[in-house]
Amino acid sequence: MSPSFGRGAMTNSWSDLQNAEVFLIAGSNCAENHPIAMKWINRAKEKGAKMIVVDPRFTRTASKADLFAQIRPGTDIAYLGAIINYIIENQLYDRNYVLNYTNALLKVAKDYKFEDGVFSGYDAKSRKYAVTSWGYQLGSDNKPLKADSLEDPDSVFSKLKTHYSRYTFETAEKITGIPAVKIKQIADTFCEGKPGTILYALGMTQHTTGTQGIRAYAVIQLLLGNIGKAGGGINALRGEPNVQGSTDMANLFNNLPGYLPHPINTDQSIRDYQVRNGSVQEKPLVALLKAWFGEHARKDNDFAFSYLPKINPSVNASMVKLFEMMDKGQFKLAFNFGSNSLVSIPNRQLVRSALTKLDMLVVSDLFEVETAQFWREPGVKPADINTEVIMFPAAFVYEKDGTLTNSSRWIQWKNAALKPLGEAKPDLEILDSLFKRIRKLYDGSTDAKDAPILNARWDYGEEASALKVLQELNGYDETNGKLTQSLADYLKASVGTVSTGCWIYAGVTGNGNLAARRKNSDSTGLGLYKDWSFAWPGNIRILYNRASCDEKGQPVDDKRKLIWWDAANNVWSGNDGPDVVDKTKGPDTPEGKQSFRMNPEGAGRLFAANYMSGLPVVPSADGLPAIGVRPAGLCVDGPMPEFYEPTESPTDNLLHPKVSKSPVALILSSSPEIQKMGKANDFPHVLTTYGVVEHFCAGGITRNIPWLNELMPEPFAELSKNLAQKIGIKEGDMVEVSSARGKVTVRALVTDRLQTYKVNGKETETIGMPWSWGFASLSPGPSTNELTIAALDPGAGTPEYKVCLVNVRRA
Ligand SMILES: Nc1nc2c(c(=O)[nH]1)N[C@H]1C(S)=C(S)[C@@H](COP(=O)(O)OP(=O)(O)OC[C@H]3O[C@@H](n4cnc5c(=O)[nH]c(N)nc54)[C@H](O)[C@@H]3O)O[C@H]1N2
Ligand SMILES: Nc1nc2c(c(=O)[nH]1)N[C@H]1C(S)=C(S)[C@@H](COP(=O)(O)OP(=O)(O)OC[C@H]3O[C@@H](n4cnc5c(=O)[nH]c(N)nc54)[C@H](O)[C@@H]3O)O[C@H]1N2
Ligand SMILES: [Mo]
Repeated sequence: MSPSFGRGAMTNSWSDLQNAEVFLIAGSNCAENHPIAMKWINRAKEKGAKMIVVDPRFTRTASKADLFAQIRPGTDIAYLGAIINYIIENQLYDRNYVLNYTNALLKVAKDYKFEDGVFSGYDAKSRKYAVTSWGYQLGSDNKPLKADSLEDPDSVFSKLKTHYSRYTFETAEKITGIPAVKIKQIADTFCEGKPGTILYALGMTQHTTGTQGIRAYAVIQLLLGNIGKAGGGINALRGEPNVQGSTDMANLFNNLPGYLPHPINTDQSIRDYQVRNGSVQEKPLVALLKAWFGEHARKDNDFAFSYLPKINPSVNASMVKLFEMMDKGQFKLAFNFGSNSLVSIPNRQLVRSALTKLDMLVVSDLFEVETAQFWREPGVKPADINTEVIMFPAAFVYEKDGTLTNSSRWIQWKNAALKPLGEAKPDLEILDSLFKRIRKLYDGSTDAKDAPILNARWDYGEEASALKVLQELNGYDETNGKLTQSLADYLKASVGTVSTGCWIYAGVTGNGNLAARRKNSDSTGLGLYKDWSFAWPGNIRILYNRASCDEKGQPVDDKRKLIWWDAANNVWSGNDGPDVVDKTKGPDTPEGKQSFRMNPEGAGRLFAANYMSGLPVVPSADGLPAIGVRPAGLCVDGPMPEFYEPTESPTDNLLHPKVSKSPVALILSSSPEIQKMGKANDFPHVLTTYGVVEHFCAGGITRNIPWLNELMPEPFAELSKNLAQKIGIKEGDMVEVSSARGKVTVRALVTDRLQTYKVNGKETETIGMPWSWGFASLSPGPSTNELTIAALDPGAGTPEYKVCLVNVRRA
């Protein structure tokens, strides 16, 4: 599977984009990378919607914008912070929404602090935060205390106000290079159009502050009351064709399927697991164990909890870190399925070195991509490489049954249309036969550590059936072996009586294969398409849609009615599936008020507080640690977004020069000879890397398609006219672009799309390079990741591909 850099999904959907009045597209070039998005954006524009684009380059998406701002890569939080400040100072927020649907009134713990660029709880030695002080003041019932007014100095709202008061338009201009008047224009345009939506992708996530950038979006959208509404939300335009499905299935090192937290090495039992993760996680965890181990997961053996691997929480094992571990010789064998790591991972020196340390590398791909032939890279001597490489030719998407889950969380089934070529096989078949053969090798073993393999429920048929896999994800009533009919049935079932391989998929094949539905009529006119495939969870198309209603449960927007409280029948009903705790609990009940039921506060979080709901007031008599109900999702780098400079940056942080970069960013440093750091004196320009419409990611497929190679034959470096003139370069000349880690020679593209800008008064340049090339294929070319830096977002593990320092000269 492809690496999945971070998680997320659309709160809304592709087809919902037509309902927006204003778009902030910042960190996405959807015209090239998500062309279908543009269809729905254009529909909204035809109805008069405004479009704002913020990007370091004037892209094809920007060419359709009403308002375009060129930004220095990695500085978004500075202008977003200024917008938050402006919204608060000028009372442009949706007061009702903020009071009823966010945690604005809750009182923040007295020991919470933010000083000189650092939040309370920082430990400089481990470069980590203890999050204990980021909590609430709790009452005697263990619930957060609520302030009487937003002005209470302890309220979340006041903390937010104080925190962002430092972010003026003028300061943001000095940091980002966007003129202050333009930032104000962005703020006014976005605040005036309701509903407004925000679209993002890699331009926001591929930074050491990626998670916090998206948190800044959440703060703005909650203040403006734009979440839970048709035409609103925060929409992650995700990448790889099934990347949404892959993260749903736990292609993230610290999750189990359905975004369950992974058990850690101190969890001896499901009880321990619940102490950390709340009682809400008991059912999905047990249901998962039932799906994986069937009758071997019983109450009397703690549902086979001991079979699950446990992770060490102090080790970050995200994609890039795996290569660092590989380089240190921690693995003998690596499976590289559906990913061309030697081209796609930052700082290729690291990957190149790591692969040589393996005894065996197994690659499954359609083509013999660079990773599969790393031992043949020009300059590498095959005789020096001891790694044995095995290649599994894989069948392509059209050659197999199965589902793809899109960014709208729609699980879409398709049938195979063609037979696989040659010896190629679907990945499911490869993994199924691999597992069956491995299990045979353990036949008869009585060793406890082999029990999970011997006792796994593995029943996808003689020839593994993708439908059976989907049915396992949907889940069964384990008392009678029937498929669970709906999410509601799963939620109603008692612990241990129901299985599901991924609880958020419950209902997908309950009543027939709903993922295969293709009804494209939509009586609502809102683009909900309820009978097209199946959206998780429970076929809800727009998440948090309770927030589209007022306190009485009636839609606030007459033109975009999603759900409502039907008082005559005592039930939540509507055009969309109601995202409520219980459909029969009305707006007057505590459950019926909750607009964000997956948060322990039941409300949207302006301040990402450390909080577990439902902690008992009296300690348990048996002296065991107490179990609460639901813990809050936390950001490891702070409860509110703060601007930090990228790891390699041309300047110091204007807000706090002593803490310039994120104090908790994960910068790979165990191999200083492989990962060198550059300074602005030697490498004065900012490099940003991006995709092009003609190629796909690491190019394994597209560089083998002649007509695409004809359209986009080689990599290049985009330079402003000003910079080109300074270094004496004309369009089409060859240039050497170098960073502290490596250099490549490519053609120069001298363009108006990049302009020189000022950072704190100093002229600064961005250089742009696509990254889809490598030494193999029909159209080889230098890999841009020769230059990039392996510095990661501490929460998501996403690399800072979008910023590093480089120099450029005539080749
Ligand atoms: N044709 C095609 N389609 C694709 C892909 C492909 O390679 N080719 N890749 C797929 C994948 S896996 C993904 S993840 C998505 C990626 O989709 P996108 O995120 O749209 O892809 P990028 O081109 O990497 O980056 C988006 C934009 O972010 C801008 N940017 C860079 N730094 C910053 C910054 O600091 N702030 C802001 N505001 N903007 C910044 C870049 O200039 C670029 O225009 O596309 C998917 N779709
Ligand atoms: N500098 C820089 N680097 C980046 C990025 C960037 O913006 N800048 N973007 C990053 C992002 S967002 C991503 S997602 C990664 C992507 O990085 P990779 O996942 O390494 O790149 P892909 O080219 O998508 O690799 C997918 C491979 O899967 C193969 N494949 C396709 N279908 C199948 C199948 O059904 N089965 C199997 N077994 N193989 C199949 C394809 O031939 C291809 O070689 O790159 C990252 N790298
Ligand atoms: Mo991606």
